[in-house]
Amino acid sequence: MGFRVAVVGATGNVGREVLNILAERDFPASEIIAIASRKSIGQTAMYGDKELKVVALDTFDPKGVDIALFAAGSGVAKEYAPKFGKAGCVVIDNSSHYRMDPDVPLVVPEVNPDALKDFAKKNIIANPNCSTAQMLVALKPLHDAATIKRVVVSTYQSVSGSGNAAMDELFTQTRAIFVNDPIVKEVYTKQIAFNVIPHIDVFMDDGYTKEEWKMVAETHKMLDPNIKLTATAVRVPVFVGHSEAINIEFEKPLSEKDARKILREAPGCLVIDKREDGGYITPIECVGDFATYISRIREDKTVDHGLNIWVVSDNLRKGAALNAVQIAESLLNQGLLKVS
Ligand code: 11C
Repeated sequence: MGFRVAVVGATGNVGREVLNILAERDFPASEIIAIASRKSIGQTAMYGDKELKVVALDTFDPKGVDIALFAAGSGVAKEYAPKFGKAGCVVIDNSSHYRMDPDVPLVVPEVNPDALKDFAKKNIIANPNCSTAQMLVALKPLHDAATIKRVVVSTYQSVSGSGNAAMDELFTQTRAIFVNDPIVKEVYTKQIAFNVIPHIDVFMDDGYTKEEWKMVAETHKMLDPNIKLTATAVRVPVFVGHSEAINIEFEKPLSEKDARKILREAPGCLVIDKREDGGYITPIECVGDFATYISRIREDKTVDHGLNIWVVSDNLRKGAALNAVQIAESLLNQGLLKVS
């Protein structure tokens, strides 16, 4: 007994992590189907030590599939998620396409698992943007304790957030600098090797980028619409792992000591904060992990009730694949999905 599970976009960065995590967490699946676009046919995808043949999305019949984890971008989600949903399959979509749809729950299981009860309106559940997911895992327990008024966040986002081609671009540019080859820019507008770029996703009319807007809008949908949040999203030459420097202002007092205790006990959080050389986490140390790491917890003495924290997580895991699998697990744990 188990669920028939489809992974759409199985050959991409996130799709591969979804398969890894389903296997690592022993998700109760009777069958796993690896699905991708026609150009990936002939490829295989690993699920634990099993090699799965990739099948084509455009001819796949979703009838009888219980859960589909989509990791294939907005265009694919727009066209295929409703078809899967109408066939009775619950879609957990990693793209931004459905996140703001009022009939689609947007969920981080540590933050708003109760929102999942409304999934049946469209049979679609949205996974948030990676930089929002890890931020909210850290903010939720602090908000419950002292009510967050305002957040100022700066991100340091790895190139894997832009996909395989961006990882190749960082590698190729880094090599080119050492061997004196010309720098080729295809994914990013500026050189990413040995540089930082204050631009993620498209520019909006007010001068913010869509990545920055997502952090605001998704926080309002999942945590609290009253939180004032402003973001600066920056791409850095790191392969995997997003980091965030977060300044938080609260309504009520919250001591540094209490904040540390709350974060230590909060689901999904792991505090590494030794206040000594190397006593904090960096992205390279979080790769392949499930946790959202928190370091550099300290009082912001410029406001009445303020805190600064440093938050790091594997963006392909908590920011994408892990959160999607946790949503599926939460559906089962809440009894919202039963084997058909
Ligand atoms: C990045 N956060 O690091 C983006 C990737 O809305 O799901 C994920 C984009 C999204 O570039």
